[in-house]
Amino acid sequence: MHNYYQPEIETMPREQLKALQSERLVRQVRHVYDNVKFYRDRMDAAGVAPEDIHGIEDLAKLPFITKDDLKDQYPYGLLGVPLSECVRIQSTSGTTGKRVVAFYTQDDLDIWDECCARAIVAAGGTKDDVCHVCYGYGLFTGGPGLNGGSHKVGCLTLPMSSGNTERQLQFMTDLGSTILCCTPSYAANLGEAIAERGLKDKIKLKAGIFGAEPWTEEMRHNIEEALGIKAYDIYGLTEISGPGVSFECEEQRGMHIQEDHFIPEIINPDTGEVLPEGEIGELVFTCITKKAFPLLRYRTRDLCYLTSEKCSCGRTHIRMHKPTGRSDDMMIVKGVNVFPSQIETVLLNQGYQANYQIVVDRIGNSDTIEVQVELTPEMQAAMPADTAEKEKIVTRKEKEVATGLKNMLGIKVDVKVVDLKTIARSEGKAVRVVDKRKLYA
Ligand code: DLL
Repeated sequence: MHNYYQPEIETMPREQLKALQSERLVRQVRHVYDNVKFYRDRMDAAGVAPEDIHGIEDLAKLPFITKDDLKDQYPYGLLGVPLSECVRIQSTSGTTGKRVVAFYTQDDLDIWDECCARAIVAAGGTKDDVCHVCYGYGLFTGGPGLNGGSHKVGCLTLPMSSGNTERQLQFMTDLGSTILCCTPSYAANLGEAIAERGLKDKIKLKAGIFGAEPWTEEMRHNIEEALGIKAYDIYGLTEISGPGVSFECEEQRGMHIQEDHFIPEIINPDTGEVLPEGEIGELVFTCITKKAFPLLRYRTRDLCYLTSEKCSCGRTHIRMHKPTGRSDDMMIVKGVNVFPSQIETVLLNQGYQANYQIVVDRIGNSDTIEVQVELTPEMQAAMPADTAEKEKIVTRKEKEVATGLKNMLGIKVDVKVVDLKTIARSEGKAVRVVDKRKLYA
């Protein structure tokens, strides 16, 4: 069964889609050149005039924008309309440096809601659904985005926001939530809480729309089992609007990018060269419909690849593969590139759950990496009461994990298998890595 929110756009033949993108790009370039000094200066410096952009084939003539540019232009430097036309801001969590503040006109909000509505419908959502949103509400885009999409679809919307697991479970059971929207790490935590309380029979969930952080296929499988649902990935970033820039359909094989609003490119992060389809590189977006915060060729730092292979769902929009992580999430340990997602794959394949933490440090001139992972409830229950016996089993388990990690990463990793409930649970984006080396940098 195919579920579309806007079939005329979501299944538009690619030639027609390209023509639409070209028309919108030309208009957008004119808009930013006329209204944003930053773009005018950048384009003048690059020797590109709006008249040089005739369609998407000219996209690469435009200069890139980076996160540093956003910091330099904070807060109003990239505004494309007078402030009086703006009706909302959203912002990033700003863990490093200045926050990014994104502005929206009412039309921009309508576009964003529409993108999220498409995502909900692609996950099987209809007006008969009860959509339980426990992404954070407020400056974070997760709550407001899915909330807007859910309203458009006509679902009964539960604006739960994050945290307070007891209350989440109470509403979920009392009001019969059918679609769950939250980070995958919080979905896993809810799964754990449901199992502990024996509530699985009382849960009516059928689908989950999970994103805002990287998660592996192994984690998807665990969440689907624990909650008895189909788990859909959703991607987005504050700078480009928020969730719904791309989302999965029933095929669950990559996320369709909403190409009528955002043009994707994949580039070599070192040279800026545009890479052919199928190659992994840094994802770059150009917004062709947003007016208040219109980013052109914005470098996301997310690494993935694109495919325009036909999808059985009928959508024609290109798909992006799950980002393997951000280029700035990648750790270089003992000279080797390490992504948290590689570690997660090894742990989950060995039967652990996604309750783990990675601690990187430097002792003398050598990097060290330690992975702490929790016993699952079953493993914990099977542990002997005798401390020495337990120690032996734990040591064996640590060796098994260390071997798996050595095979995956090619370096020695110290492993600590710890008791259930030792590692803090997340309510939003999980913090998996503690890089103590940064303290000395
Ligand atoms: O996380 C928007 C969002 C909210 C997406 C809810 C999906 C669901 P930011 O806080 O600006 O916005 O963080 C954006 O999070 O550049 C990626 O690195 C990462 N990210 C977002 N979705 C995914 C995903 C929201 N599905 C940054 N898989 C992005 C992997 C993701 N990483």
